[in-house]
Amino acid sequence: MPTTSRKTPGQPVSSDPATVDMVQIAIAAEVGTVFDRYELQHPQCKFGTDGVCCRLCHMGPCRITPRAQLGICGANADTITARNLLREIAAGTAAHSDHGRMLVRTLKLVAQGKGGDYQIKDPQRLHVAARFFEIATEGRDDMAIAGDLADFFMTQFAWSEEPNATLNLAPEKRQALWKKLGISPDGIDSAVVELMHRTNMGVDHDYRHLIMGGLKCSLADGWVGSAIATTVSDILFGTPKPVRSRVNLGVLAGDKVNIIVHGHEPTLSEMLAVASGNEELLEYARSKGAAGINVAGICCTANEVLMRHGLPIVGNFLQQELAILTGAVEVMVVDVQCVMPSLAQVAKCFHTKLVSTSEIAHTAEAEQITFNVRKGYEQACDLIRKAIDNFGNRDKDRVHIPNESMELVAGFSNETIFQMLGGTFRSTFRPLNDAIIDGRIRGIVGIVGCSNPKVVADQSHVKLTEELIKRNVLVLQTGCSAIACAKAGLLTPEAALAKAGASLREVCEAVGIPPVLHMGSCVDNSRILMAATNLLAEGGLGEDLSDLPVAGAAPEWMSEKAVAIGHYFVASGMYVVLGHPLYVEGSRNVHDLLCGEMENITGGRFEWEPDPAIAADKLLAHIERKRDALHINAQKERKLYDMKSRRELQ
Ligand code: NFS
Ligand code: SF4
Repeated sequence: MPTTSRKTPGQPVSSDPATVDMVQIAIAAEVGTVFDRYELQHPQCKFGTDGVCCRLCHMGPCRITPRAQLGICGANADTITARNLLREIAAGTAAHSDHGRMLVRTLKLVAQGKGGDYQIKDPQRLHVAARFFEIATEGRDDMAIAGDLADFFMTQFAWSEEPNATLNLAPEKRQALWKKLGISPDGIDSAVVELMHRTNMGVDHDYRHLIMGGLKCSLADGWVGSAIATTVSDILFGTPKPVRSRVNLGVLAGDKVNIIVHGHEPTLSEMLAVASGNEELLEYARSKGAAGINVAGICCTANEVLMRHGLPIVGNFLQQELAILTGAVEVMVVDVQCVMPSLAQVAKCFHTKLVSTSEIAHTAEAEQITFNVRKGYEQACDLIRKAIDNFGNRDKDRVHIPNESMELVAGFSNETIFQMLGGTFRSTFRPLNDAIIDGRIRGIVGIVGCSNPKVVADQSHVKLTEELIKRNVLVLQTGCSAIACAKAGLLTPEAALAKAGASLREVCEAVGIPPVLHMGSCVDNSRILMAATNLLAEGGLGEDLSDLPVAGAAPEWMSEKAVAIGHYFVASGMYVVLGHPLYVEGSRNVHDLLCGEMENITGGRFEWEPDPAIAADKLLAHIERKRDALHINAQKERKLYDMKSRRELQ
């Protein structure tokens, strides 16, 4: 079993000591994990990684080789790689958007008075959203507004003659460009279906046309499905505000009942968070010898309950099996996405009960309950009772909880940033724009995405973030990337400030924001799109998103969802650096379109760069190019000279 990274021999599998520690425990216990399954998959198939394997029809499968340059139907490497890529975008868009749809259904039920214990926690966010989408609010009660907003959001899924209305969240110039390019989506579901159709055998064969279709679908993710998911989560569960908590396997409590929520949908976990404070349940836990109830999260569910309840985070994607291996988890509750099918096998080696809760996502050998909005609170209480009852089965001799846990601050929604920057008097992005214009902040990079056993886990997230803040770039984070940086201490304002460049530090201290801002889960990448839109709207930084000194990075990504995210960032005019390539390297043409020519089409493009230090150089070079084009670098030089000359005068 591996203890060191394959890519970088001699280096541990992760830069996080808790992960390294638990991998040793797994080896000793002879429990297989993602890290050794990764080894067993080697060598990984080059046809797959190059994207030139096609099994879209049953004349195949076909592979493009020097001898056979065409599939049986005649499809070449360009067509095959582009089609495969589009199917990933469709799947990623479907995942984020279906999550959004679940939330809209909950909002509708709440509006109808059938939402059980769910409520509208943030009526202000409801009103702002309703007004934006031209839903009457004057003199109406919240439930009526919520019902109309839910109905309106539901219309965004089906095909319509008009582009999706939520695209109006984007700057006008960008919307016009999408229209001109013919890539404005006109329905989430129809965009996904369209890609499945276009990539069906014998339909769309022109790689350029295919890739543009992929961008269209990705926009249905970022600006529609994910934007809806974020908005409805805020309305139902509250718009995040800065909150302190702790992260890493060390948050599991040796003396308490530990319940882990893992997956993505915040609905049931919201009730688990609430129910964990139920006095009766606490008393029941004490009666079984436990000191309390500890609900903690993994993956994006973790981010959701962290931001809204301050619940601790156990870890990110690659730590899900390791959490069970601590021997201290009574129940792990899973729903959808990024849940490893192996969890049931790991849980079997311990007393942990794995409970799968989504109607659409079952895990073989896990207990299955079907989450029901109306009974959410009771189901949460039942799960906690199940965990308490299981506490006595914990084998104390097998408990191994690593010491590592780190403090963090999360919960930076746009709404919060507006308020923090504007102070008590006026909500505004102005101080941020001014700092960018005068060069104290060079620009902004969103660092997002998964962790991946192909690289030393967490390391690239942490290094890239450190490099960028050192060079006075403000970093926005979501997903497992945020968790990686949190574990390394970069989400404590104090530590991050100490590592930030002098001028970034000065601005952050003056306006009271940390240099690394945790903005939420992966659907909350829509918050990063809105942050960019807000910067633009504040003025002085150009006319379209592609003018901004802003970029994106996903150094350790692995999910199809990340593929969709990367594409909607590029379609939104942003430069995106991925730590390893998309599965397109088997086609020079597709590579060149995505990584080169695309800049002339959307203003954004991809680049692959595994080395986080070099990635930082590239991101910074991009930011400086954008600053030059905005003529704000010239101003800054003058200003510095002025200060210097003033000092000389003194
Ligand atoms: Ni995002 Fe969140 Fe993590 Fe990757 Fe999975 S949890 S939705 S896909 S692995 S960042
Ligand atoms: Fe082969 Fe063409 Fe069928 Fe793909 S669609 S499997 S390339 S014959």
